[in-house]
Amino acid sequence: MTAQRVLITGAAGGVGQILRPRLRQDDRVLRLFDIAPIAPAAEGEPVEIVTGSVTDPAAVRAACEGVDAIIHLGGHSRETSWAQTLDVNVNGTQVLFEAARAAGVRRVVLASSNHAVGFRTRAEDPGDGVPADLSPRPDTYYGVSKVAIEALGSLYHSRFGLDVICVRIGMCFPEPMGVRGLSLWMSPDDGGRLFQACLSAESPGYRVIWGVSANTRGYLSLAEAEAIGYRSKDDSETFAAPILAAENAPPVPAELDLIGGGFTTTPLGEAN
Ligand code: 15L
Repeated sequence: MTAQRVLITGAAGGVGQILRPRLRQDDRVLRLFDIAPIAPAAEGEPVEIVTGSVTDPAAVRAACEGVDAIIHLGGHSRETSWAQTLDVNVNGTQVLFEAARAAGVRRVVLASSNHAVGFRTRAEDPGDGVPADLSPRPDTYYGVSKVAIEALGSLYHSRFGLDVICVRIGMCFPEPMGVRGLSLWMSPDDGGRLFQACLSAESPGYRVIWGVSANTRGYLSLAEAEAIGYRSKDDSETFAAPILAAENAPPVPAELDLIGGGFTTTPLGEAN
C-alpha cells in the first residue's frame, strides 16, 4: 500500500503542532514545512522535515513533489504590516497553489480565519448558527489576506479542479481565551478531527467551513463542517466558570457582538 503524503506548511506554528500528532497514521507521511525550526521526528514517526519559506517558489515546488494533499497553515497568524501580509500570506498562497497545480496535488486545505468576516455579528445567526460561507467583512489586513486566500482557492478550484476547503478557524488553542473564546474555540482534538475530515471527504469541491467545537455558547454553524464528516466532541463550557468569573463583563447585545472581537479595533498594520 502506498502511503498518503500530506504537506503541512507552517508546521512549526501553534496549529501545526496541534495537528502533527493528531494526523499521524501508519499509512500517511506528513511532510512538515516551515521557515522556523520544526521539532525533529520522534522514533518511528512518519514525518519528513523541510525548511523553507512559502514565498520561495523553488522550495515550495520541491515540497509539493509526490504530495497527495496540502494543509496550508503557513503565513502570519495575526495583524502585521501590509507589506508582510501581502508578501507572506497572499503571495505565499499564490506560490503554494501554483506549485500544487504543477505537481498535480489534488487537494488543498486552507487555514482561513474568523477575521475574514470579523465585522459580522452574532445577530446574523438565523437560529442554527451564523453560516460559514458569508461574504467577506474582514477586520484587519490579516483578515483581508484570509479573504484573498479563499479567493485564490476558489480560482484554482474553478480553473484546475483542485478540491479546496477553506477552514475559517475560530480560535484553536489548548484552552479557550476569554469570554469570546467560549463561543469561538476549537479544541485541539476537534482540530485534529476537522482536518482529518478535510483530508478524507470524498470530492468536496470548493467549500468554506467554520473550524469550531460544539460550544454551548457557540453561535457559528457546524453544519458545513459536518457535511464533510466532522463531528465535534468538545465544548468550551468545561472552561467557562473561571473565565466568566475573571472577566466579569456585562453580556454584549447580539448586534454588537462582532465575530472578530478585539481585532476589529486593533490599529491596522501594527503587530498585535
Ligand atoms: C486568528 O485568526 C489567529 O490566528 C489566532 O492567533 C487568534 O488570535 C484567533 O484568530 C482569534 O480570533 O482569537
